[in-house]
Amino acid sequence: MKKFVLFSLLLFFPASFCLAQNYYENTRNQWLQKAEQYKPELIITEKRPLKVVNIIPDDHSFQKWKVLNVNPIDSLYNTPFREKKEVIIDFGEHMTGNFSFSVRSTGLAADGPLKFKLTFGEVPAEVSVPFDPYPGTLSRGWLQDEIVSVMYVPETVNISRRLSFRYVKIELLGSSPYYDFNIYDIKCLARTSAKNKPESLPLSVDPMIRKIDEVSLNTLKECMQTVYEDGPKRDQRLWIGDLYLEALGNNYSFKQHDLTKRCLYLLAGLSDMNGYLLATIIENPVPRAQDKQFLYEYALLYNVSLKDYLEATNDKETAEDLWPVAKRQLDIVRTYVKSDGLMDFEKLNEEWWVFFDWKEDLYKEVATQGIAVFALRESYKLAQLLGKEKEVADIPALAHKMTKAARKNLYDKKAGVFVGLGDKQISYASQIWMILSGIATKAEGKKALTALNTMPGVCYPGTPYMYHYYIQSLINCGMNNEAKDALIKYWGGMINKGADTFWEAYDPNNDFISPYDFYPLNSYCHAWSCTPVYFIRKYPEIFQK
Ligand code: RAM
Repeated sequence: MKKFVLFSLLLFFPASFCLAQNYYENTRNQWLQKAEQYKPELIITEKRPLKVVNIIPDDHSFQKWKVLNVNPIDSLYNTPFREKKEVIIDFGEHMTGNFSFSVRSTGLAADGPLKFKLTFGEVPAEVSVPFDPYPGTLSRGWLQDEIVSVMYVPETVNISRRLSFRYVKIELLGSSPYYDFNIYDIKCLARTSAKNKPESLPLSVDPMIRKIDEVSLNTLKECMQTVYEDGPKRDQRLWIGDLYLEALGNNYSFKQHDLTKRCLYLLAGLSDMNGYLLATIIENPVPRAQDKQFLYEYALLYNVSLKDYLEATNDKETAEDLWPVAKRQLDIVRTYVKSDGLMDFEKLNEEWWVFFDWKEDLYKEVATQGIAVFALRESYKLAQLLGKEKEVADIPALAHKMTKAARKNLYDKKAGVFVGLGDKQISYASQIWMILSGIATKAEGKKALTALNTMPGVCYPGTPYMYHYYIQSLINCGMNNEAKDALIKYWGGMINKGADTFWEAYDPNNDFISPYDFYPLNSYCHAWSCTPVYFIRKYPEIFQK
């Protein structure tokens, strides 16, 4: 899965994009000001570790590391550390914030500095597996290991970078033979902008569903900072695809719509000069979009997020403000659709990042057509809500033409599945996007999704991101029991492996998958896997019965 790196380096920038104009010249600054105005306050909570643990190799545990409870945390505070040299502590829950600890001599004068290495982990493997030589394809700097020197004792050490973790390993690298010391007062000032308290599910609900709901809420809460982050460990930034799903979850839980509003304004204000959205915003030290990062589906999903936001809030002012952005994204489809109604997948795939999932072998032609139609339809609904249909009067006919073209060219009626022209691969992604777009009828969708279970060589989802759309497709096809079972199996599978927040990548059969060639680099609290909270609360008749 090296594509991410490749894409980041090549940075999408086809010659046709080079327009001299600044598309939203007059409004960009106002949008950015509004984004600033709706920046949420962070709620800080002091958290303390619960236990000293031991993490040992174990073939039957997640990523082959097992956590054993050893002692209550006080045992560490009372023991001289010089001989001990190393300890792993467990805060008992995932947190995002600033870490500190104190040291004091056990009696004798401290005549020399101490040096420590601290390693922070969301999962046990991160504090157990050596990081070097580093094989990963993203910056080594994301990994949460820090070396600190304490020049004078007593001292309180504050780690300046914000961290995301549950476990901390403290190793002593240097000390004086002439005195011993204690480590004590370990804490984390945890932060989130999630301040509302969603109602708990009734006790009558299946315990696994309740647990999945709780872990989803935790995941979303941790990702809700001053933007919707993708993952609070990595890469701590706003991506449109993640925002789309986080906002869905938020609408059914925390209901902090101003955060969605801020993110929508930020993306608009920092869009490219040509008016197309850039897929991701790096918030600090000042908000910047990642240059030339044009991601096809994410640009289109912005429109859907704006429509959802309007429906959730009735905030017409914002939707009207940002309507020009949504309108402009429709040009992506207009530019790449061919006269026969099919998207020019080859060309698009050369000029944009066509993502859909972290799945190297996924062939994306069918999904590309599907999401285009989905976005056209959702954008038209947005236009209707705003009374702006006339401005996009071509869209219904275009969606219709593209639907017909897909049904004619991409449906294998005999096999009952959708496949591409350029490759006959049968994938979840293809069936899913034909269903969500309404290109497949309900009956066809049901047949296709059922066929996935028995056909050989199917390309299955690599992440909870794609799995979200799978659950939605099952629901759209009326396969409610299957949707419930799939949700329990997939997200419950993570819980059975110890998840207290849901992960960026999850393959039930492979604990070591990583889009970045190094599984400790994966984000183990990731925005796009929070959506069970949306399903469980939006469809109580399916998930809460
Ligand atoms: C990953 C991010 C994010 C996703 C992009 C496409 O690196 O973590 O979740 O939206 O890829």
